[in-house]
Amino acid sequence: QPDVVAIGETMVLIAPADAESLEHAADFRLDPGGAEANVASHLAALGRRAAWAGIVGDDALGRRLVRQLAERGVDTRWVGVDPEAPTGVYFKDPGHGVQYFRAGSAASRMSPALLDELPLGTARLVHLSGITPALSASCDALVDAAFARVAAGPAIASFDVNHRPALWPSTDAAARRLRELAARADVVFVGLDEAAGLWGSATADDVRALLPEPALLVVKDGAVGATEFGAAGAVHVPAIETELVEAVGAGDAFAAGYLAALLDGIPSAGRLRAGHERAVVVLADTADFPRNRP
Ligand code: KDG
Repeated sequence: QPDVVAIGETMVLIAPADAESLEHAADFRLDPGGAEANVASHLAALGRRAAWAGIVGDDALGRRLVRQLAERGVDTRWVGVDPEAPTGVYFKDPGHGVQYFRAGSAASRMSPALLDELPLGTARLVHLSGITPALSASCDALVDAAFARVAAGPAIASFDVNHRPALWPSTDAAARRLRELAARADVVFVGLDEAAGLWGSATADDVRALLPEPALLVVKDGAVGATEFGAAGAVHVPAIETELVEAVGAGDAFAAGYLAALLDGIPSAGRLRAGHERAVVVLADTADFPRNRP
């Protein structure tokens, strides 16, 4: 049985093979892309038993991404197939952000029913993100139900705020809902710039003041470092200096490194360092999860 279950949408990510613009690149790669499956992939690469649960379309792209996740060692037994809607797609344009083709995707039709078969009672950790509630009303209900199920069992709930402005009707709506959901998690990850945009927080301490509920709150400040607020107080560990090719996905790598260490009982500074170490692997690559670099 998996120790970690990550739930959310995975799309096919189309990214220039080198750090060239979408407009001019000649060579592209197609890989799974989705915050929660990225976390599961990194956890599997770190030797943990991790499952990803979501829904894909009954199409080649869906089959492709499930196969690729399985090749990474992710347990895909609980992935559903919806024949009525397509697998979502997104493009990375290095230096210019991302472009989604995911409205009405199979994953946007996820609902609390997805949880019925999931081994949430035996998992040690369930990972969710703030992307899912923005996908549709049924996806929002899924996140609510997942938090309720986890709260009733032994697993801990981990939540990456992952504010994706393109998916929300307004910043106000995102700010309200993402704070509400984060307050229900045991472990929360949020970027300082993200918290500034959502809640006007200027410092990591401000974020903690706004979000006192989670037992562990990790505020990430990009190349500066990350601060954990928890039983040990505030613990800051500087980031590792590294080459930056393309940053999307690095937060997922950080979360996985941190969570793997947390499950091993490693104290605050060690788990923050494990997060930074894993993030470095992604910062130097255009993919969300680098090939050829387990
Ligand atoms: O964290 C990386 C994700 O943002 C990326 O994989 C795409 O899941 C994704 C999203 O919804 O933005």
